[in-house]
Amino acid sequence: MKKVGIVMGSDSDLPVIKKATDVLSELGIPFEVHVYSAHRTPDEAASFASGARDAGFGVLIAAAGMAAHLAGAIAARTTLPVIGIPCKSSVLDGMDALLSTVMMPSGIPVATVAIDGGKNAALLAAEILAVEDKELAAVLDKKRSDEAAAVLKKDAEITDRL
Ligand code: RP5
Repeated sequence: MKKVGIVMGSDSDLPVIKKATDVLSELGIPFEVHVYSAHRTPDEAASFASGARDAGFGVLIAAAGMAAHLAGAIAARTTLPVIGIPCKSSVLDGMDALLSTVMMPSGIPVATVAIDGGKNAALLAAEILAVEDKELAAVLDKKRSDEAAAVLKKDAEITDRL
C-alpha cells in the first residue's frame, strides 16, 4: 500500500496531526510525519514534496496555522493529491489558516478539510488510497456502518430517556 505523507508547519500543530495518525493507525495505513514549514524551512518542504511520489507516497496531508501556505507550497511541487488542514493557532481562531489553505489559485488544487480537521484529513486520504484497494475500501465501509450503528444506538437511548 502507498504511504500517507504528513507535514506540519510547526510541532505546535501536533495535536491536530495526532487526530490523523490515530485514524491511519486504526486503518493499518502506513504513514510518515515531518515538520517542514513553508516559511521557516521552505527548501525542505519543497524537496519533500518533489520527491514524494518516488518515495512511495500516494497522498499528502499538510497542516499549518496562521498565514498557512504549506499545503499550497507542497501542492505546487507534486501532482499527488494534497489535503490541507487549516490549524487554529492564532488570534483569528483559524479563519486565517482556513482562507489561506482553501483559496488556492486555479490549477494547483488543495482539498481543504475543516479547521483542525485531522480526522477527516486521514479519512479522505484513506478514501483516495481505497480507490485502487478493495480491502481498504471494505475496511472503510465497515467503519462507516459501525459509526452509523453507534449513532442509532444513541438515538434509541435518548428517545427512551426523554
Ligand atoms: C504555522 O504557524 C504553524 O503551522 C503553526 O500552526 C503556526 C505557529 O507556529 P509556532 O510559532 O507555534 O511554531 O507556520
